[in-house]
Amino acid sequence: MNAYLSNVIERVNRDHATEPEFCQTVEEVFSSLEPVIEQHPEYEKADLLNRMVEPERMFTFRVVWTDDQGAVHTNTGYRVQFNGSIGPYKGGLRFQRNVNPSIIKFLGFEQCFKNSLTSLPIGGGKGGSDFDPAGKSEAEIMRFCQSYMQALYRYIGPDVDVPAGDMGVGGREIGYLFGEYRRLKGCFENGVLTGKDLSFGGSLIRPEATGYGAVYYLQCVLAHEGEDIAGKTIACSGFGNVTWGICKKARELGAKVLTLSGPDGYIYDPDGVTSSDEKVEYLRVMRASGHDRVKDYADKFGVDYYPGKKPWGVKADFIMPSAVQNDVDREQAKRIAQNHIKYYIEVANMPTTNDALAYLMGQPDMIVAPSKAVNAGGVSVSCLEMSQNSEHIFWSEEEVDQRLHEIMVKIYNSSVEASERYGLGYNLVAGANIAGFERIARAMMAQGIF
Ligand code: 2IT
Repeated sequence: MNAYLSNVIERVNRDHATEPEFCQTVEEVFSSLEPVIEQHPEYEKADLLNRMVEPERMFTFRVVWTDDQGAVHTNTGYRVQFNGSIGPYKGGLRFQRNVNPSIIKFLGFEQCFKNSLTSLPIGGGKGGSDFDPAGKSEAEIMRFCQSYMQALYRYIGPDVDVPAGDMGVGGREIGYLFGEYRRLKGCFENGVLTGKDLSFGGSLIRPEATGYGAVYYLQCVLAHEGEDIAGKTIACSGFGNVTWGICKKARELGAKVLTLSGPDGYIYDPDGVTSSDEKVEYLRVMRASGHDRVKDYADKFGVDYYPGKKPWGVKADFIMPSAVQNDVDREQAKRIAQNHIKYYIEVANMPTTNDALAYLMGQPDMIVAPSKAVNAGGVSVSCLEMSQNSEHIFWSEEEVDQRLHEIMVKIYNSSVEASERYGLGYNLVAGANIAGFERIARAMMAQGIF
């Protein structure tokens, strides 16, 4: 490997040994960049790679809230403003018990390349807290969000940093966060957050966007193979907002989602989660219940439930891990390959360990699509929400959906183009990394050394 590249990866692994997820994503992205670094010696001269792995800014803050019994709790809040060279920092907030600096940095680093790949003017950021929303009352969630925003509001803004949702943060939390921002600032700056309710500047299709975008991207991949999505089967993990969007679009297009999963195990529905609107909408019911388990689906619809297991041994046309990071390891990747599955479509951020990813990409008949391209429809529609807010306009469902579709096709095409231009053939993973990198690299080179 190129000496500069391997030095940077080694250095990151050494200096950030306490941040395994961050090291993992740096290695995954940078190992695609060999031909780019070889052809552009000016990048090494400007030490571009070491500058890219260092966030422009990252901070933690204290979030104190009182529960319904009057007990006081203290959590850690995080925000990383990773790279602002192509636009205001943009990325979600994750509220989950296991949130730590490594997870925030890996998500922030991925977000930079994903946002760049969309071709929209958004930089990379991410944030969250180790607050666990499970079992909390509505009032507790509200007080937590208010306290979180009291600490964060000085450091964000429509042209500065625009947070959104991620795991544990949906429309309800965004509402409380925005309410507190508005109260503190004394003005209606709704472009500061995306994923808002339609009543105060939200965009149509934003809740569906990540799932719809994933299916649109999959359709591009299938068109390349001369195949169609109708009549095909999908093994999904997760049952959150993203999986719901996939199910909704898959149902519309005549594909069948066979599995869902949660922290408790997975369910297998032979008729398809996509066989009725009631089943698809039940994903939202499960999410709203706060139980955080998928077993409720099996109880409700009388299908098989496999406690403590993941759905990766299931035979399906498409594997779409849509839950959490590192959902598929090397052993599970082997099971997927043994089932002769042709399409491995990542959806969640970094759902595959690096060695599982290398294994799957090494299978001669397998097509691997990377999450930073597949799930970029979510942040893309967030950017469309920002545009609507700044222009004080409201686009119809058809208008947003059509733009989302165009963006996904563009993401796919630019990935294929970048991969081919560097002599890597049809490599969607390397292509996405390169196309995302190129735009940030160009902006950073143009803006001087800092
Ligand atoms: O991972 C992601 O791209 C998100 N959680 C959405 C970010 C956004 O700003 O909509």
